Amino acid sequence: MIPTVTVFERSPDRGRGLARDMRVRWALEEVGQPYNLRLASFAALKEPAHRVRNPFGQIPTYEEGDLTLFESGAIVLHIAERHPGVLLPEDPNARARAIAWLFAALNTVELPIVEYSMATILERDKSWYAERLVMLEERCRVRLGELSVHLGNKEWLEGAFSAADLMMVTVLRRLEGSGLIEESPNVAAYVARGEARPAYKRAFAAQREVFESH
Ligand code: GTB
Repeated sequence: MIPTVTVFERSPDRGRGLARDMRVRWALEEVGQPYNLRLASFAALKEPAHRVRNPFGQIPTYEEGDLTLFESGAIVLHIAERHPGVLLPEDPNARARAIAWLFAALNTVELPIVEYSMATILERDKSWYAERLVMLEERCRVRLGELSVHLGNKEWLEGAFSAADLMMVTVLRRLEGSGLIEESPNVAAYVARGEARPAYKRAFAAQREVFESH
């Protein structure tokens, strides 16, 4: 059964692959699962028809037969679980650790990154912007430093590439252009390794194509 993913008809990231459908597309490409798209405007996301798919009126959503999911983390985990051994290790303990890192990406790392990123978009005109930015940058730096220590010389977070790396790389990419990633060369190399994967490139090209044709 071919799943359907709901994405922005015109993404505010201007085709840079920073919206959260990118992680779902990437996961589907990694497991070799073709998918259909439902393109939605901002207004359409707030319509009752879409709130049935996602009560918060957001993208991405995922439909597969009688299953409808929202939350990019839940969707990526679902895709990974449907393809044992591809995006999650088969060994139960290694699998549990990879899932812990998936949560870490979404909760411990994404949180300060989104706060920083939103401030740079929405708070630039505030009198306290410069002061707050220093604080938000520092929070990101702390997490990036800790991630850098864990990564050390490792290629991926826990053994082979997994859904945890896919999620972490998409989360870190949100800092693109800030200069913060480059402060930790092994983290920068890690992001570049993720972006070099053929499945990532296919997902990136597909989301870019939607933006360019709208
Ligand atoms: N926790 C949810 C998940 O992981 O699925 C969060 C989903 C979410 O934030 N979706 C956003 C959305 O639908 C798009 S990705 N927003 C519309 C709305 O709330 O009305 C967030 C995003 C948007 C834009 C950029 N950008 O321009 O760089 C990056 C990320």
